[in-house]
Amino acid sequence: MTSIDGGAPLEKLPIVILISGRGSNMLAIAERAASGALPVEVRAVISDKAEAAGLASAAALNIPTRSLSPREFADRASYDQALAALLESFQPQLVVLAGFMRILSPGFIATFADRILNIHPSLLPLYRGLHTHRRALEARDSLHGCSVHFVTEELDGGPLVIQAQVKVRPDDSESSLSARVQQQEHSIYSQAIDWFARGRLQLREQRAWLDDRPLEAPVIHAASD
Ligand code: NHR
Ligand code: GAR
Repeated sequence: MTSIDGGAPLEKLPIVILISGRGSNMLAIAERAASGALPVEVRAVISDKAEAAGLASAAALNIPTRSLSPREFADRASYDQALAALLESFQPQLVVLAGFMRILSPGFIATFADRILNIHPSLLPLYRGLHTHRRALEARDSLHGCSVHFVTEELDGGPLVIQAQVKVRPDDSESSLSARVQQQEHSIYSQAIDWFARGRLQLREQRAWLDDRPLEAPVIHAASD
């Protein structure tokens, strides 16, 4: 690898991305990695659903893809064990959940302790779990958004890293609102992964640290319009 300033070239961090569906976050990350904008190497994209559209998009970028169906396993613990073994075969230093729709058991979390990130479509701690856009609309919130957090055993409860706010419009539907939130997801997820890859972001003592300081609150990208 060459470096423009003659300094040491930046090592690329090996990552594996887990998806269940469309994979727009996965694509945003993979495209930035391919262009050199993100210092990561996407070693594999893995889905729990063989029919996930994102698998074909990843394959088109020459990224190795795998699917592992829970139906082939007796229980969650044995599925998660097989998933962890599959991931480990790619030796990732970071596991990126990008629309991965299965809760991960404590054993899986322990295997990749401190190196799993998730993007969640709400301003956590609001609206953990599913159907976040619908719930924000039903509550008539004027502000919604998305959050990147480290994954711990507590569902959608791990330390927050960065959030983007999105203003809710009076005529918003679930789909119009989620489309605007997703645009922000692609940008803040890339930012968080970039920090992690450059060694600027860590999980220590159950908190997120950025540039050697514990984050008292997530970095916030304010709504623009
Ligand atoms: N696992 C752990 N341990 N901790 C987290 O914070 C996790 C996690 C796995 C996934 C993503 C999360 C989200 O961003 C995530 C965070 C799935 C469900 C869920 O209820 C909830 C939250 C998230 C992902 N899944 C159902 C299940 O029984 C299945 C739902 C379905 O298949 O449609 O696994 O929102
Ligand atoms: C994203 O909006 C992500 O925040 C959300 O699913 C979408 C996946 O889109 N994640 C969850 O709801 C996790 N439970 P994508 O497949 O196009 O990246």
